[in-house]
Amino acid sequence: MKARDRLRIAVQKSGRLSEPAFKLLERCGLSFERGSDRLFCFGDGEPVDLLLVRDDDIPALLAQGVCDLGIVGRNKLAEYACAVDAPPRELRALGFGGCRLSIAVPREMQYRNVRQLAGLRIATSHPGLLACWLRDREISAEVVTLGGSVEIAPRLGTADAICDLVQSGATLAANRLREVETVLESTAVLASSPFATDGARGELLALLMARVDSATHAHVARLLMLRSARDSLDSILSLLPSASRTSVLDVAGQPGQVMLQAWCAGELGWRKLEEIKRAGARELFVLPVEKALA
Ligand code: PRT
Ligand code: ZN
Repeated sequence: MKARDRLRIAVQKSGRLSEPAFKLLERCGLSFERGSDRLFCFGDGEPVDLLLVRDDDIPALLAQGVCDLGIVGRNKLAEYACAVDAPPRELRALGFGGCRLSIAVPREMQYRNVRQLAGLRIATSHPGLLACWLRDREISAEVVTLGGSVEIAPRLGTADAICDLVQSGATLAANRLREVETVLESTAVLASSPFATDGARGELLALLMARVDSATHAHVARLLMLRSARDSLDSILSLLPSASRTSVLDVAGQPGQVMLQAWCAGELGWRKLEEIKRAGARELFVLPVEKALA
């Protein structure tokens, strides 16, 4: 197999998204040998390799087609998209690395509405997103681009407000800042190169996407199995979480009886089970779903 028949995924080398990204890839059945330079990891089983890089470099690696897939914060992806014509595509939100890009002002400022940002200097490491957000609201403010330590800019006198990532809010509080506007809700995402991935890599990509969907959703899903009289089936089905996928099976030698198997993404607590039992179900089992292919 030629080297570029293999799929290449860009992952943050070290940082907030590294460990959850590796765990996700492991749940997708991928394992890697770490290369001696520790930047390139050769895939052991499947023809899928990893490139370990700074998160800031991932969008460009995708846009240039150097990597097919990347695990990166939506904030980095969206920031990059502000500057290019053919940005990478967000394929899936992955459910970790959640944070928001927010505007924060000094605590003592009497903030009432977005108009008050006009004329201020706002420090950020996401200048494209901030400029776009301000433009949409027709607010003229000065965007001050900083590489890091954005939160201390107001104290240093280099900015009047900031636009930075917030998770718990502890950093803002420690710097006597107050969150006033949300520019972007972010999460780690699986992104792809804007180029079509076809041939062997395309097939591999489709298989991997199904595994990613299973790995990101299977742990919240449950398989419910039960037996009931055929007559009770409608009332039992009406009690299942919406969007459950159900199959009804005949019970050999018992024409009035059926087995129901339901793949449920919602809550299946004791009360719900008791309700389903009162509707006529017997022999109820709730099983965790480890892997699923729809
Ligand atoms: O070395 P490399 O360039 O790869 O890493 P990095 O230092 O640029 O990135 P890293 O690992 O800090 O963050 C990677 C991604 O994690 C970000 O792009 C976001 O998508 C996501 N993420 C989630 C966060 C946070 N939560 C977060 N809290 N990124 C940064 N922060 C910082 C924020 O900048 C602020 O300084 O944490 C502070 C705020 O946190 P709270 O909890 O005090 O509000
Ligand atoms: Zn970075």
